[in-house]
Amino acid sequence: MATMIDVPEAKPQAAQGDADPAFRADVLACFRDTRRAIPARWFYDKAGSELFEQITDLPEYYPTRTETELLARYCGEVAQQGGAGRTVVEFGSGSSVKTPHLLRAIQGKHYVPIDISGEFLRESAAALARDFSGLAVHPLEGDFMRPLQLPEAVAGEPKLGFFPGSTIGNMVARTSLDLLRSMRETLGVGSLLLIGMDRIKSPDILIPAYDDAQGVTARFNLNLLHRINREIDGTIPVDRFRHVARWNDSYARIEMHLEAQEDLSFTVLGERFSMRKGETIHTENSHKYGPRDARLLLRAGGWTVRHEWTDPDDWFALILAEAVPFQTAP
Ligand code: SAH
Ligand code: AVI
Repeated sequence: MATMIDVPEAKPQAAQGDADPAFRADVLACFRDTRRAIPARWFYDKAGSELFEQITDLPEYYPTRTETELLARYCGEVAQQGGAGRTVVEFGSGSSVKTPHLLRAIQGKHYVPIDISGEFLRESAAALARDFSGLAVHPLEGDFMRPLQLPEAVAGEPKLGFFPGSTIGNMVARTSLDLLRSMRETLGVGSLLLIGMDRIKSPDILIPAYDDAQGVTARFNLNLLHRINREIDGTIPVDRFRHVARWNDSYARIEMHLEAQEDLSFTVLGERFSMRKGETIHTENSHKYGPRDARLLLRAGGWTVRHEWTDPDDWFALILAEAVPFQTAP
């Protein structure tokens, strides 16, 4: 069978003042509030996706390396545990570099990568389709937090959701539950989900992973301000901010912030905002999970854990769960 790829029409590059209305709304809400925070999904324009790829190669950033080793080793077992032949639906697929391990083991006919970073998604999907002849690739640009209509071609197919990278960690508990429930709806009862979740570990390992010596994570964080200036007519003095990564122990998460290094004033879409020296914009949470936390979260979201695999240091977990029919609780 020939390689197939559905190529949805590319959206033109956002010009100033022509950005996603949801991005505009989130940025304005952030600066109008005293507790300044912007959802982490806005990191991922083309430049942000490329910077994330550089992060995955950093010596300090253990999650990608560790999860990829787990996938290389255990995808055969995922196939044996019911995954074989299923359609893989990947949430936040990015460069899809980890996916070949899974696709080779599962041997399904269809692959649906979903990502908000449209241009990056289409390039990655096209590259993957070239490498897997016989696989129909259906890239779906969109926000996985909203209900998604999967392509007609996979409607009747048994499905395996794939949510690697510990991207679930970028959500607070309430949002991650909403997402797990909506994945259950999108994929259907009887579906499987293979999810990567980062474990709680020493801040001595976590902090450098989010504040690396080469400053790539700092550039990834600061790119959000460049994106605001580029896309929604901002005048933010980016060089007056500094990247900060902190471990918040009571929430078991790394937090990334952008801290004003002096009193500042700037405009976004013509509206003036100011920040005092030391004030921050909270740009990302990266929650880490103990084994029981992970199982509880998945169960609450409608997914029963079937199997889990971890590395020898127990730094990262790959978990296979199933959407079983709901039962009446005793
Ligand atoms: N799965 C890859 C990439 C992880 S980076 C890996 O494991 O390395 C997180 C990815 O999720 C990015 O590609 C980003 O564009 C995407 N993403 C983040 N929030 C999203 C959202 N709300 N909807 C769709 N994609 C999202
Ligand atoms: C995509 N996500 C799981 C990454 C993480 O580790 O939370 C994003 C990231 N932020 C800084 N470095 C990597």
